[in-house]
Amino acid sequence: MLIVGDLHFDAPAKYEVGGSNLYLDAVTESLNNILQYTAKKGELVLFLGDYFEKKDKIENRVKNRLIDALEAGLKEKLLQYIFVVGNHDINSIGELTIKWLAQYGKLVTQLEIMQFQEVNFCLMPWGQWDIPSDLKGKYIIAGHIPLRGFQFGNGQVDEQDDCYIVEDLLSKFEDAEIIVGHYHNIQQHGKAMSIGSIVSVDFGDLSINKAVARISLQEGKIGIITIENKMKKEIINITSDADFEKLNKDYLDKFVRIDVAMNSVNLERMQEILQQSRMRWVDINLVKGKDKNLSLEESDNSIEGVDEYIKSMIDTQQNKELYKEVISEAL
Ligand SMILES: [Mn+2]
Repeated sequence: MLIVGDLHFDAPAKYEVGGSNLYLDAVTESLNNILQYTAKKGELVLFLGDYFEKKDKIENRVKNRLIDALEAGLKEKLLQYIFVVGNHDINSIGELTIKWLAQYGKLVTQLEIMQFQEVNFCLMPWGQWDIPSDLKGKYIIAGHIPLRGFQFGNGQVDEQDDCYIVEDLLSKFEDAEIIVGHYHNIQQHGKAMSIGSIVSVDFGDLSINKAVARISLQEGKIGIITIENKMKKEIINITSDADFEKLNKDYLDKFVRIDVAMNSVNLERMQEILQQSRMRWVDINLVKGKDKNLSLEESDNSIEGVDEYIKSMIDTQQNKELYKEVISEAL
């Protein structure tokens, strides 16, 4: 059995370039590779939830990417699918948005105890936390479960009230291992593991390592398979002209997004960089630093108006027709 974490299919406007969407292409390629090359013929594939990033009004072109990938797996590899519901699969008025996935496999909307080839599973969709108290034997608990102490992609540790404490969850089973979706970085705390999303959902993912898991149904052991992250993130600090020259050379003709740390921005230097840039497409993202709640007013006064300033700089770019928007958000 192959276990696949959060997909978060989406086509964010900031990745729309030249008629295609860089993010949608990356997540599609990643899922296709998993189902075509990592999955074995006839294998059962367990998805841990969060199929789409948007909870409401998912574009058809986004839905179709997932459908095409699933259909190819059904047709060419005879795969079988189990879809556990994640928090993104329930819309703002509490409706399940992925009912239609039931035509491609088994949809798990309630907590279910199942057995596959002698391995016991407790499958837990989002919000379905009511575990039977009398479970004996070895179980694999898999699903979309908030776990205290696990980190979100932005580094924030999950400590919300609805979080399960791993020890409490394990105490309801005689012997269990936990594998969950929901968190975008692969991480392990004791006997609980998060498998992570299949690509970096945004450049805010702390880890560039991506993975899926395989459970050996004979032994009930969980093995991790590293997969290529199709949304690549590289952090390059520009502190000298040599750094910039290298960036310009290595990234010539590539799509590049620059994250500007708003507390250290030097407008004159940025102007120089933008004017000399030979990269094909530049997306300037203002990063407010680690403190997400830092307002523009609270940050350094010298960067007041930096948003307008960058917009005016981009107007001088040779490829400004490809430039979409200035995004002002904390990662
Ligand atoms: Mn989630």
